[in-house]
Amino acid sequence: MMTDEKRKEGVTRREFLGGSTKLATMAGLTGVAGGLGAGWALQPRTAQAAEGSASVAPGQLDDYYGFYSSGQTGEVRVYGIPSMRELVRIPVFNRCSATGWGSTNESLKVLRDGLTEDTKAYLDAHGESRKGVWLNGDAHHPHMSFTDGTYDGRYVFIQDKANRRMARIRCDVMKCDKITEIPNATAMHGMRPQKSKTGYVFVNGEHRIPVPNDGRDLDDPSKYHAIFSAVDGDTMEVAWQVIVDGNLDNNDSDYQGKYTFSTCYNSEGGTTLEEMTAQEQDWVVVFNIARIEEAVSNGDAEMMEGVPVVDGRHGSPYTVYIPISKSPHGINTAPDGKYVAINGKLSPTVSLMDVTKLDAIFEGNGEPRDAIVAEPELGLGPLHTAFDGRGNAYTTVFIDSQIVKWDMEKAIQAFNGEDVDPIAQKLDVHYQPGHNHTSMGETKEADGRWLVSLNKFSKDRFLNVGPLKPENDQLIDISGDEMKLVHDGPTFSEPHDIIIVRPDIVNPSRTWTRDDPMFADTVKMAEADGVNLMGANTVVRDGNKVRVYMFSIAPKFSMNEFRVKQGDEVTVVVTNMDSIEDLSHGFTMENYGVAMEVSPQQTSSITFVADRPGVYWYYCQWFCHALHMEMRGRMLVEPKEA
Ligand code: RUQ
Ligand code: CUA
Repeated sequence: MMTDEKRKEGVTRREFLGGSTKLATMAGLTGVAGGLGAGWALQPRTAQAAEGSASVAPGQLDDYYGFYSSGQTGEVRVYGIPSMRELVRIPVFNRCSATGWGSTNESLKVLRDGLTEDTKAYLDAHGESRKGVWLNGDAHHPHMSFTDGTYDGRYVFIQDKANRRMARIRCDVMKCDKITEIPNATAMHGMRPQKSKTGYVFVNGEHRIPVPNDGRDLDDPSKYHAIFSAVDGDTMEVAWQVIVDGNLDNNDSDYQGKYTFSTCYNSEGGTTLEEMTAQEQDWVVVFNIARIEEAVSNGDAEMMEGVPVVDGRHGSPYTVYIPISKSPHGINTAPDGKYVAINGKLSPTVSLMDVTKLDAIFEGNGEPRDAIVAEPELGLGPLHTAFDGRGNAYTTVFIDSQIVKWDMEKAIQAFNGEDVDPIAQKLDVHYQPGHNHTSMGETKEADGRWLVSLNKFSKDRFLNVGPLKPENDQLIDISGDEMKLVHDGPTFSEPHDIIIVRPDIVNPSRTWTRDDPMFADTVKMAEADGVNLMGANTVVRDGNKVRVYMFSIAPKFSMNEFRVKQGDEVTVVVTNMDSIEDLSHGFTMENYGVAMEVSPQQTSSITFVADRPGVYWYYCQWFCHALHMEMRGRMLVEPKEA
């Protein structure tokens, strides 16, 4: 939790606006920061209020961060749990009008650097407006980095199914700092970090394609492959890949650092829906990390696109295929470090795998199915399972629109022939749940307080907003013996998955620091121009390239105007010298499609061609001050001589 001291450093926007206008106008540019620093504190929720109550009163803070993916929107969203209030959005694979993600030089570097040369060439050849980057993504699975079996607050990782990428978000500033394109594979879907120590982040290439996908074997699906990738979470480089049988769907890892596992469907190797669902059995593929690492270091892997790739299809020493009926989907490791729930999707069952049985199976003692120790029948369409740390599992059943709470030990007893019913309760949710997630539930610190069910349909639960409806993310109190539905939360397309993390783990910075790597290149560029960004008020001309350096202190830019020639390539660099928390500025150049966020102590830059003559106002688009509307200046573009 935040300390009171830390809270006191903050200043509310209200106090700032109320108290500072006069100061700012009287004292000029430097008066603002000095004139503030009021005592202000938000009250944490009392333990009593928190117990089983979803209401978070005005001025109270939430008990958890929820990191939501956003599906085809391509971003990550941060919510407060249990209030379900949206706190911030972190653009990742999408373009963001507010922050300039996808337009600023700093974000373009993140979006572009980790792409393959092939993709860069494709993007460069297809459309100026894209600036050489993808504009869309499909982000399903946000997961935080781990240390010793619990979240460590360093990074949140997220995959992109649409353009085969993996991204990393720095939790200190809540910005994406790395994106890596995964070569050889396609359709990055399931993604999980190693729980012992991240370490690797494992990501499933779902769709099968020819490898390499260069026009060969176009219509010979027997030669298509799905590929599993291990990405190094620290360098964001692909460490190794494994060719598998079937389509990789979801994955999870053990707590011991030995195994990671993926559900697979389409054991048939088909290309149509009918072909892909013909057989009664598919499988989970278990990857033996040490054996794969050994093969890679022995040079037993084939290098493809610069990545060592091993063949992990049936019969290889690297994998074990455990038959699971039919088209299993979600796979979730329990906080006990022993059991893994494999959700049946087209089968009404969840298969419980015991990870302690895997060593023997890899050594050839016993059959793959020996690892399955329970298989309760829960309802139609089990998709994902969450845990409370008290031995209970909570499974979403899509077709029945329910959450099923069941007892893992009882399920094992029933599997062994005892006459016990593992099902404790079935709760209706509204409607068609996909993922669900419990507070800290994917760590060894699962605390069994809250469950969020991410429902794909909302139908009649909200005011009709036309043909495209929101999803409905429902909050369920699981602290007692019975699950209780306590809140409906509409969300826009389409959070697939969330993690719920205690705030003492996350603890982000309040402002940027000047040595942040995010804008280090821009600082270097300024230094080469002999410009100190703190206090910059300079235009540097270099042929037809013009670099405009200014700073902002509420409510002013340091530069009231600058002049360029039609056709110049203009780079505007703005440094926000305000150091007060929450005092973000922006820079928008009207009628040029240029906009960016500049938060306290941040430097942002953006480049465009000034090919329209005339007067163009730039203004601050982030409400910063009573004189925010006046925070602007002019770009004068001299027409080319005829
Ligand atoms: S998958 S609804 Cu994209 Cu996470 Cu299961
Ligand atoms: Cu600065 Cu609005």
